Order: sequence, then structure tokens, then C-alpha cells
Amino acid sequence: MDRAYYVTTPIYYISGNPHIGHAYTTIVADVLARTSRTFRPTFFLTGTDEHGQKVANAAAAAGKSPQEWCDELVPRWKALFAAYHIEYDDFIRTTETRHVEKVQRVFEHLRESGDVYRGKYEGWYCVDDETFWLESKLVDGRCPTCGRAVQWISEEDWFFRLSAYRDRLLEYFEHNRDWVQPRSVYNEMMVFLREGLDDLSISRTSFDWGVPIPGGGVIYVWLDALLNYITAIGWSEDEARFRTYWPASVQLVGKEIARFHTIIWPAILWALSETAPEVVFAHGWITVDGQKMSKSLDNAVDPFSLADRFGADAMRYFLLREAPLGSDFSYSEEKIAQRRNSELANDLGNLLQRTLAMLQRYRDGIVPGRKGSSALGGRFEPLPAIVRARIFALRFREALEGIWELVTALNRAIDERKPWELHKQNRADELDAVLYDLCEGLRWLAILLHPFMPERMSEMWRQLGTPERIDEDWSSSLRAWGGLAPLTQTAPAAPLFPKLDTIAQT
Ligand code: ME8
Repeated sequence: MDRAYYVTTPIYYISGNPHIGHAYTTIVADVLARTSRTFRPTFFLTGTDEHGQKVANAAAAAGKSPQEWCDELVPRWKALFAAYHIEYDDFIRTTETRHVEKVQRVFEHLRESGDVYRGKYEGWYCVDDETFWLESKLVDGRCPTCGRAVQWISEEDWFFRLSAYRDRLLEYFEHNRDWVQPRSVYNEMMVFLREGLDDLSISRTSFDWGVPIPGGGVIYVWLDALLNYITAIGWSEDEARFRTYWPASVQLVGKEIARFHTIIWPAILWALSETAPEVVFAHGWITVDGQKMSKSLDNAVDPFSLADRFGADAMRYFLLREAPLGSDFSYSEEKIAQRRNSELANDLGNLLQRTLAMLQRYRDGIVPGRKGSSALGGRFEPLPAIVRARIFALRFREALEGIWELVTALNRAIDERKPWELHKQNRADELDAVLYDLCEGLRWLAILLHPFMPERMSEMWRQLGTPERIDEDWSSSLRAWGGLAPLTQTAPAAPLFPKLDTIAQT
């Protein structure tokens, strides 16, 4: 049995409504989890980051208590993930007792181990990013990440001895060159490390929306938030469960929070005598006019209306096909519509429709037997292993490109073998062979694309009439070309991806 696979997303601040950027990371995690679940124990964690000044300010502006505000917003995040067919195993909220208690335990632990000490913090703070900044890092006196005004704070705080971990971090980075991906982010983090590390203030005293520290103050929201990855899987509570999943196989983050996850996070884990995650992947941004899409810049796109207009699965496809995971890409409705119409409606949807229509016309909708070997089968049998390897290397775009070679080959088989002529000429065996290959190819596509487009591929599966489960282990369902049983009764139905102008009218 393979070791369990554990994938996480950042936990999102609920200072406002979610946007498509939040759906993006969570969809990536869902594709990984769905692929992994077919053959090994898998755990996929997401959730919400509810403490801190940013959320407290948002609640105050809405005239609510922070807890009331969070309780009202969480269902919107859950609805977003449901709308995008995301199946997480757990959704953690940092205000839950199961988390708060363990955060306090961590603090005690760090105090006992001597990793924290009392000191005075004086410096700049960006509320929007919940980040302390050295004066030298500010850009024109503003936050270097979001460009907003920073606040001067002066507090008696607890500090974490981050500087004490610098040598170990450098050594770890040097010996594990793939632990932070992509390489550009790894290099950037090495620059930070080489510049030197300051100790980190891990408490706040000027407001109280956070995990309380005995003796006063609350825990700095980033320490509280990072710990979600271990509190959710039972750290200090359920040893067996915790050891099953930790260290995480891959932690997905946007590149703006790579520093927290690749420098502060491993140091905290080491202070707790735990290991660092196997991989942190810092993905690129969805941009609008060259700028990161974000709530605070007021250029965010409502993910619910996108799912309504383009279809949640088409959006999932677009987000993973448009750019390599590590790159930024610009948001454009034309590009979404274009990919949906050409790749999903024409290449894939029409392929299903034409195949099932021909099968209906020539064979009463029943999958024929096939005599002899298949050139298509010979060519595509290695595909599942290739696709799986690319998915777990987080090369989703290349995984989809590989799958599309099969889509293209099936369309070409129709154009070249012309089943309608084989029918006219009574070449029954040849017609059977083409029709069988088309149906078998579609079955492979439904299985391979299921992690990317779970709802639409389940519908394709239904139309193909296949009795087994779509999410069976590929090493059995896609072991060899020819798994589709002859005599299967297909069930053609409405197009998988109706052309967009048709949608607009409905
Ligand atoms: O940073 N493009 O939460 P957050 C791509 N609570 N992804 C985007 C994006 C965009 N334009 N905008 C947001 C926080 N994201 C902290 C995290 S983790 C212990 C604490 C995604 O609500 C991306 O994954 O600001 C980014 O890292 C995350 O949302 C930030 O969400």
C-alpha cells in the first residue's frame, strides 16, 4: 500500500467574499486529491483563517462581532467549493476549539523549549497582509506586497527565535532542491535566507481577536494559521492519525505567501520536533490588467457567476490548461469562451456526440466486439502512467495536453476511417473496429479527465453506459486497451458542453 497522500491549500481570510483566485488553488488541490484517492489513502484539507486584525476590521465595518461575521461568511466559502465540485476531506476554521486548544499547546511547548522569549516590537505592520515589515523593505513607505499604507506598532510581544534556524534552513534548502517549487521561488527564498533572518514577533496586544495567550495578548495570526495544517490531522491528540498524514505530501500556496510557508513554517515545525512538508508549491497569480486579482484591489471576479455562465467544469479545465501552475496568467472571458467552445465543445463534446450517434445509427447504440489489435490501443496504453506522473509533478497543463493527443487521435480516426462509408460498403468488421475504438477511447478520456472535470465526465460515463465506477484505480480500469465490454448499451443525451451562445439564451 502506498504511503498516504496529504494535500493542503492555504486557509483563506474571510474578510470578504471569495473570488476566482481562491477557487483556483482549491481546484488544484481537488485534482490532486481525486487522482490520488483512486489508489491510496488521501487527505485534502482546506479552510478559513478567521483571526487577526484584517478580519476583525472587516467585521467591525459590517457592524458585526468577528465571530458572527465569520459564521455568516463560512457558508459562502463552502458554497463556492461545492459549486466547483470540490471534495475536500476536512474544512478547518481557526476559531474551532479543536484548533484553538492545540495552538495554545504549541505556544506552551515553544515557551518550554526556549524557542520564544519576551521582547518589545517596534516597527511597521501591514494589516492587509498581516505582515511585519522592516523599514528597509518598504517601497515608498508602503507595504511591498500590496502597496497599502503600513501602521507603526509598538508592543510588548513574544518573539520566536527564527534566526536560530537560519543555518538549518540553509542546509535543508541546499540538500532538498525540489522541496520548494517552482525553482524561481526556491531561488527567491534562498536570497531571503542568505540576507539573514530576524526573530519573529508571534503575539499581538493591541487587539483581542485571536487565540488568547495565558498572561495576556493573542497569538500572531500567521502562527495561528500555519498550525492548521497539523491541528486538523490530530497533532498532539491522535498520534496514529497524525503520523499517517504528516509530513504533508504537497502544500499549495500562492507565491505571495511562499516565505511564510518555506521559512517560518519549517522552523516552527522543527521547534516542535516535527519534519518539514515534502513539497511546498507556490503557484502563480490570476491577473487583471497585469495586477494580481484581489479583494483589496477591487478587481476580483465573482466565481459563482463564472460557474453559472461557463460551467464549473469548463472553468476548472480553463484554469489548469491556460498556464503552467507556477506562472501568472491573465483573466479573460474571451479566452475562457474560446477554450470552452473549441476544446471542450468541438474537440471533446462533439466527439462523444458523433460517436454515439453513429453507434445508434449503425449498431442500435450497442458497443460492438473488436477483432484484432488496435493501433490506437498500442499508441495510448502508456498514457495513464504519463498523465499520472504529470499530475503529481503538478504539470497539469502538460497532463491535459497529453490527454488531448487521444482526443485528437479519435477525431482523426473518424475523419480518416469514415465510418459512414464503411457502413455503405458493408465492411462490418472494419466498422465494428472503428466504433469500438472510439467508444473505448471515450471511456479512457472519461476516466483520465474525471479528476479535472468530475461532473461532466460522470455524465459522459453515463452516456457511454459503462457499469463500473469511473474513479477506479487506473491500473485496473485502464490496464489495457479493450476494457470496455462489447454489448454495452450506450445512452446518448444532451451535448456535454453546449456552445456558449446557446447557454446565454437559457
Ligand atoms: O493569505 N491568483 O489568505 P488569502 C491566484 N490567510 N491565487 C490567488 C489569487 C490570485 N489572484 N488571489 C488569492 C491568506 N489566491 C492567508 C493564508 S495559510 C496558513 C494563511 C489564492 O485569503 C492563493 O492560494 O489572502 C493565495 O495564496 C490565497 O488565495 C490567499 O488567500
